[in-house]
Amino acid sequence: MAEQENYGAESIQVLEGLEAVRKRPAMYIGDISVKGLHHLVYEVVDNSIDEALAGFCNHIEVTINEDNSITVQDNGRGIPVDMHPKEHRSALEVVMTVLHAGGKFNKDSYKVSGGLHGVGVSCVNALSTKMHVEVRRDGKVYMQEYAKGKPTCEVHEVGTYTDEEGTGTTVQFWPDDTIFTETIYQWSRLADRMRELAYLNAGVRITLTDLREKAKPTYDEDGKEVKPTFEWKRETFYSEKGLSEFVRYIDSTRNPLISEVIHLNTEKYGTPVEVAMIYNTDFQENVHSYVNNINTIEGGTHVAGFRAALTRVMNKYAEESKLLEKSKLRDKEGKSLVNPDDFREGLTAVISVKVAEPQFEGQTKTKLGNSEVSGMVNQAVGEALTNYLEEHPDDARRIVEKVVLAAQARIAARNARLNVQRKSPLSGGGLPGKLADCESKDPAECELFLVEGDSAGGTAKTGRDRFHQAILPLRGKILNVEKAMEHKVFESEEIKNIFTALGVTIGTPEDPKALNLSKIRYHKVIIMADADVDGAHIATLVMTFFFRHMKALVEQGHLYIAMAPLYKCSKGNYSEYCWNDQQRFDFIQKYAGGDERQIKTQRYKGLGEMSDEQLWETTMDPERRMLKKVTIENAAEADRTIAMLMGDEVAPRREFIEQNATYAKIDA
Ligand code: 0RA
Repeated sequence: MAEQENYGAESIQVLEGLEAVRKRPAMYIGDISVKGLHHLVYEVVDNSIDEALAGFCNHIEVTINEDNSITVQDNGRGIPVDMHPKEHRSALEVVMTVLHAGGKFNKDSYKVSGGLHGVGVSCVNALSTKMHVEVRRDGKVYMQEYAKGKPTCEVHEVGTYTDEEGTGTTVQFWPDDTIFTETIYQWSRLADRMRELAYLNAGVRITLTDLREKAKPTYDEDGKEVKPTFEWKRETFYSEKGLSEFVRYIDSTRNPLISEVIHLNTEKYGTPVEVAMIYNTDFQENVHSYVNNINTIEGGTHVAGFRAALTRVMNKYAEESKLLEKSKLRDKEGKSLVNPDDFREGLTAVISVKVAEPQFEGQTKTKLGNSEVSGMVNQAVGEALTNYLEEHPDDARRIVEKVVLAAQARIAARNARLNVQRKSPLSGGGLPGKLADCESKDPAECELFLVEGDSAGGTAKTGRDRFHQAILPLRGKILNVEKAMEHKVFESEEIKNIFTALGVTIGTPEDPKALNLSKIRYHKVIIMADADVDGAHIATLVMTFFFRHMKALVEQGHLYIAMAPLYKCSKGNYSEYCWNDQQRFDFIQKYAGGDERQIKTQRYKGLGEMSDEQLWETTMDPERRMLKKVTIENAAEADRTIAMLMGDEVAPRREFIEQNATYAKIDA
């Protein structure tokens, strides 16, 4: 009797748990838009990754089905189906319906992977109209189904499986469209994450298939059609060597400075530590860090340990090289003028640790707090780096030479940066002459338009809402910061103007290089460029600047792109603006019976062709305009894409633009 009462109480708790998830989904999965929708997949895949990390699974199949449901299948041991000792129900049912129950049956095993929110598959279940799970285990196939997280049947046998099929778990779910504002899965988002997971977990094969799309044929060197090997769009992600291949992938359009990737994969006091690093001939530092497969964008103790080891080992090499004397990089007391930042220019690295009980801190809970991890990474990296430099003296010399150049450039840059600071509005230096500021002083309601060209800038100044909207015209193409040394960046007139207009400064009491956004003057920074190839180039240059030098501004959601219309379609006196060919096509269908000749289409070649009124009503008026928010979904992928778009190699850039760009197709 007592037991029955217990069972009842537990069941009620379970239902309350699922209700809570449905009431406040954002609290559990971040948000209910595109991001949260994709998060559901990661949450389910994470369980299979855990099974792989435990050594029982090496293949995960992710399928986007025609009805936008998702299937995740693995070849692990299969989720246990026997009675759960405490819950008096099948362990499978507990995993699928109890919050935070996933993988915690016995305390010997610990769950290392886990989505950012680590909420488990039961959350996904609660947010799905339907979920279907099949377990292949002990020769039998077991099944259970759920609706909005509640079982609609008992766990029961539905058959047997062949040796070839083998053991494993298959989960299919249908995201609830009364919860999510967006229910269409995006191939590229899922592909980017699956690729990342494959690199982070060497040896695990992850296949992504999109049953909504047929595979496209490719062409061989003679232009002959090569039939795809699979009827549907499908890609397999697999990495044999893990992070060393990840680093190569990120840097694939950059030029390496050293011959090999420095790669270590070890365990320190039971904590797996893997690091790969390489130097390239560019000037950016690109360190991507992960804890339990989660991208720790705010860094933390693992990154601190990495940096400490890099500085310690490289300093020793620089000291021994005699290059500091030659390059006048010592002060009067003989102390080296090289500082830790100089060792990080042109460095691409990925750090991945798997921590049993991670403590996440920071604004976005993506900063590792466990203090013990710092020493583990420091030690592991110190050993590996020392060994590499001893075995590769030529590479060691090349790195030190680059460090010397970086130190010299930094000293020049410091002066340039001080100039920017001095002119900042805070120090009374005044705002840039070209800025047409807005009247409001409340940053939350202020917008800054960065406008391509003085002519469009003029139109925008007349057309704007001058209380809320400020205009800063940019002269043509701003500096490609991807290819410039830092002091060049801070010497650039346009870039100085952006800093001063925004009220953003560099340097806080704790960190002389940290970005200080506390006095930001506008919460929306809107890039407004022509809707053509040149405009896209300019927008990309500006985004590159923000990504590399004001990343926090992007991460905090302040950066936007204004979408200017491509066409104005009219029939008689009636007209509508169109932002793409579909809208134009729809207009022709609706108002001209599909006959293109009955219409007039005005094609906008640039912002400058619009009157101030037109620019206001199409592109600037908050009530009618279309803005795109710039976000960073996957930092490693963004890093690679920017390097490719801004780099020296033409072919990958052309391919990317051909696949992704949409411009006006007609010359009306
Ligand atoms: C055996 C034991 C445990 C979990 C699994 C297999 C398992 C779980 C999942 C989730 C997705 N695929 C899976 N494949 C296997 C429990 C481990 C423990 O006791 O913590």
